[in-house]
Amino acid sequence: MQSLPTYTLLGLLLAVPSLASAQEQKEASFPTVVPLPAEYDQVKSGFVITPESVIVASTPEEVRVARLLAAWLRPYTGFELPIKASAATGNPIRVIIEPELDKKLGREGYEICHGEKGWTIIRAAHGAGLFYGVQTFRQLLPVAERAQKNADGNVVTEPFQIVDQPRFAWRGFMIDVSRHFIKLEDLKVLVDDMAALKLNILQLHLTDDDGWRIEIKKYPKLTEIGAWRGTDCQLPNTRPGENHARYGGFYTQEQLKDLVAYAKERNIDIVPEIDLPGHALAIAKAYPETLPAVLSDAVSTQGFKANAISPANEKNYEMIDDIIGEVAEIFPYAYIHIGGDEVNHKIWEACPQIKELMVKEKLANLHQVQVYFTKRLETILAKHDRKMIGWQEIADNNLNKETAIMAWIGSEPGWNAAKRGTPAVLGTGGHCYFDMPYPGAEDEPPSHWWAGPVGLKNAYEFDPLPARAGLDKAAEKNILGIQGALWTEYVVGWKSKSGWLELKDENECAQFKTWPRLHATAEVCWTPQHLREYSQFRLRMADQYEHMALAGRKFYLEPATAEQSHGKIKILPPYPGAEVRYTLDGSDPFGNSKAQVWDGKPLDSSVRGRLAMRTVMPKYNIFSTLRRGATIPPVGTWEVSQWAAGEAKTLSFPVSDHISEAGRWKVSLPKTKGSAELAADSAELRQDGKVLASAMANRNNFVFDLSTFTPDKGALELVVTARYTHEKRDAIGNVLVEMLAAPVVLGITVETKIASNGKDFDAAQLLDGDPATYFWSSRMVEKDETLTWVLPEATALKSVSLQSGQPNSTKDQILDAVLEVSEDGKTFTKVSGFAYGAAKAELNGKKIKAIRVLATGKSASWIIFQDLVITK
Ligand code: TNX
Repeated sequence: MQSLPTYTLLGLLLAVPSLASAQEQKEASFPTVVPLPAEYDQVKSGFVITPESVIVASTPEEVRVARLLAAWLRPYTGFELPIKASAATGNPIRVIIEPELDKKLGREGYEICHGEKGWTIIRAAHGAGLFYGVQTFRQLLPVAERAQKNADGNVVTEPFQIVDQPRFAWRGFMIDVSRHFIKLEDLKVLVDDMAALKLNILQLHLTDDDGWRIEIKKYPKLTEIGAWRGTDCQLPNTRPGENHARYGGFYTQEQLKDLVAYAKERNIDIVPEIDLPGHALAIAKAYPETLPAVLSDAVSTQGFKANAISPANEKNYEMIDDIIGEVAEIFPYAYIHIGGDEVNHKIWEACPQIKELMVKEKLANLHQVQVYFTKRLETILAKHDRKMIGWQEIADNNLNKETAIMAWIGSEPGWNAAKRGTPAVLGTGGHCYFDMPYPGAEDEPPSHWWAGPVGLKNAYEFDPLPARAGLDKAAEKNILGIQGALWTEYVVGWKSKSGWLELKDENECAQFKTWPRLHATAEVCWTPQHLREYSQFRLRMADQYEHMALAGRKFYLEPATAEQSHGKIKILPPYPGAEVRYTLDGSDPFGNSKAQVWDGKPLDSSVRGRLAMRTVMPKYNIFSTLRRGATIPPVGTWEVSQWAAGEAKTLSFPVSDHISEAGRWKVSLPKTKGSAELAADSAELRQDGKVLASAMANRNNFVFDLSTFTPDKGALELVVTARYTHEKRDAIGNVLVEMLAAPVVLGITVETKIASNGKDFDAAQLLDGDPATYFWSSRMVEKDETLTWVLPEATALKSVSLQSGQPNSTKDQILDAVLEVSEDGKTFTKVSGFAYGAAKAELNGKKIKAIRVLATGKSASWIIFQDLVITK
């Protein structure tokens, strides 16, 4: 028997003993495979591959998978393994399909186990499962295998036997190739990377306002005109700040068929999306006759006029029939995605034919007009033998039971559909939208914001079937699966100011935003919920980072975090063995001679405000994003089981260890479990029993101004008065303190005539530096109304951005408005429009006296404004 090399994860743990607790070492008895297999057993020895090993396969399907295995092993091991129908000696690897395993393993399950006399057995009931068995086998190999052969020159895997199959049938990823074009060869690399994580659906968002990307032979102008935007084109530059003469591209039908075949070999089906009837500017430019005969002036969520085709034009249905016919020829998968999202129905409002249609078909409102349109598309798809899937907006009781919907703003539309018996896929924005920023953005690629930052943890800790969803077993079956998404409005080549990251083109930017969030989503898709634990996932990710670095992928490396407690700060690297570089003067550790490598020793808590860290993979010169400061563990918890109805209680917590310096401090009381939030009234900070500061609650948040506070003048105590009003006494929660960032400019005031929805939502909430509080109007905002931030004096600013709308949702955003700046406080110039409720502009050091939002139309809802973000 060959000697065992130390297997990868233990190797890492042992290399940095100060970082690896005994607990972590014990828990290392899992394979470093992503997604984590459903069942695994640690065994005495790993699988051994020698230069003489033979891959044994007989049926064509076995041989096909065997070839993939041989090709993958070649660069890693340097071994050229032959594929034969049998083998007598050596350490053969048998890849075998045994149809009778279907009951046990299903279509995509597999087993990996030891056979007699050094045989490795990878088996499944079907080709798909066999392919996944081989994928897992690859991951059981040590990373950078070449460097890790044992004394005999053999390669030995981690010692696990595995029986595995997926949790969900639909394990998807969507990439938007309309807003920015991704080359076909880059899509193939994406397919390879997805297959390694056992994802099996790639949705291509092929059409949108910004470009039509699929050749349609009967309607050549769709690509001749619709695939190109810019000053030399009929389709204008669509993204803010663009000045292309001609930008775009499309895939020919031959190319797409080639991609379909390539993906199929890797157990991935491609779902084409033709987004209708909205998001259709590219169609409208190519074939203007598809638009309503009379157009209103309304704009879409992204600020486009005239981008929804007419549901009252019979010719449009003929055209769609032809298009779907060609699409179905290319994409054999059962589903075709017809979009259906974000149609601004107002675009249809003024059209007499649409009004006629409403009378004729007895359609009560414009939503029903869209339902009518969707039903017509259902018939067209059925004619081409395809099932329909569309965004949550198409949901309606009148659709066929087979039509599936895809939830995106939250999970609820998916859960509700599932309860009605409609199949649903969850692509919940706050967990699955990789066009959102990673947390703590600083000198990072531009991104959307509306669903808030989506960190690796948010992506991982997505529980698609929580108890609160209220799904019974039958309804759960209707949740087909989960899908990550990358919308590409902001997916462009980008270079950081400091040089820590360079993304050469759209594809590199797409990779950076996708990885490793899609690793997390893949595990949500595959691994049973009870086996999923973020801390363990992070340990397994160490190998994945190394794989990605070796393969030359761009990806986001998690920064370290730091935690302050008992007067000390501990740095927590994202995975064992990760190198963390830091400075204590707030300067960026990237390319900084003052940066130190953390040696595992605690730092003094006085450095908290100046601590700046980056994780580094020195071998590859890869850096994480920058993380500043240290978090503070909860100062305490609350629970209400003993509270009488409506009773007010006073809770007190020692906080000397937590509040350690002068500044603005925030206290919050988030619930972690149960029916309702605590209703906080007021709070005080006492030093040696004397009141130092007091605050009234704003929806359970308190802000204390401790600008003149001296920490060591006596013990600090936080005293909170709160009530609990819900009947169910089941809630528990944390008491958190955190330091708020100092305002960039002091003394800003806000002026507006827009009535706020009470004190908790007044203009002062725009100035408190607290992202949890905001301004909320108590009525629609009228055309020409303004909300103005006035600076005490004209100040040179680098940039300004403003997000409107409810946090993590697209509700209550302002769309028909502009952001303006003024140098003298009187004359204003436009610097940005709003997309998804957000406005952003570079000011390049211009001296600014005032910044305002000017409504250019009446809003459709009450409006929320979050804090204005300015940089100097
Ligand atoms: C919403 S998700 C959209 C897309 C945007 C995306 C940005 C969906 C069905 N529609 O058009 O690109 O948000 O996050």
